[in-house]
Amino acid sequence: MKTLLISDLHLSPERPAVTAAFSRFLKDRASHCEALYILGDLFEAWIGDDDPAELSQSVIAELKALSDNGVSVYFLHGNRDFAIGRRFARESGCHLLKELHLVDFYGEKVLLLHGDTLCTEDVEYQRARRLIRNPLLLMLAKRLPLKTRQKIAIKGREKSRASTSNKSDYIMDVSQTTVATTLLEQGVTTMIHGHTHRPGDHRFKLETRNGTREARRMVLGDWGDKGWVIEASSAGLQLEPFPT
Ligand SMILES: [Mn+2]
Repeated sequence: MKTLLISDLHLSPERPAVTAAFSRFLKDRASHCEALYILGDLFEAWIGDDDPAELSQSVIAELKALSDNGVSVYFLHGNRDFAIGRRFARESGCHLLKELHLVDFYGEKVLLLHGDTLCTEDVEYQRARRLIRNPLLLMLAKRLPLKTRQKIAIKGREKSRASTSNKSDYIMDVSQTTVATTLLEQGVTTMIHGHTHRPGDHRFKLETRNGTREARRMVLGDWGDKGWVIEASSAGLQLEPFPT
């Protein structure tokens, strides 16, 4: 048996080739697996589960077909699609996960997360994240008319582009201290995340109370000309790119 993990597809109407690659991935690959984990930023933006946009609706239908076929589909929020809610889950057949999710992959304990909470050097982003994820604010935002939410989403994307283009690589990547603290708090030595668009398989030493242990941080890549997937099986965890 196999489980697949993906993240950061950033699906949007402007990049139909990525959407097509995702459809093929679901049919040709995910359908033969036990489970699929989507670790956030599946969509470039999500303005609400009531959005009738063609892209959202077709992805919901494809995920539903997959889960109806017996594949368990799990979704963990990214910073782009954190507004995905219960209606999406119901219609797509996805199980929504909390922002830190511990899972047992064929005997190996792994922590799953989107990855933005590890980028603690980016103080400005962490502040904005706390504000935007405020439950009260989110509830109020969900009540705004669809048109208003569409406008806010466009503005937000422009702002994010302008802000990230000014930040150094160091600030935009994970903080190794936060990585270590998170692993220790969760009592595991392996984590998988996305978000940074820096795919990689990092091995390092983790100082625990009972001595030094081997740790591993696997990073999924964003989808474009290439897609990225991690395959979990009894043979272990494997990160691989594939042409889209
Ligand atoms: Mn992200």
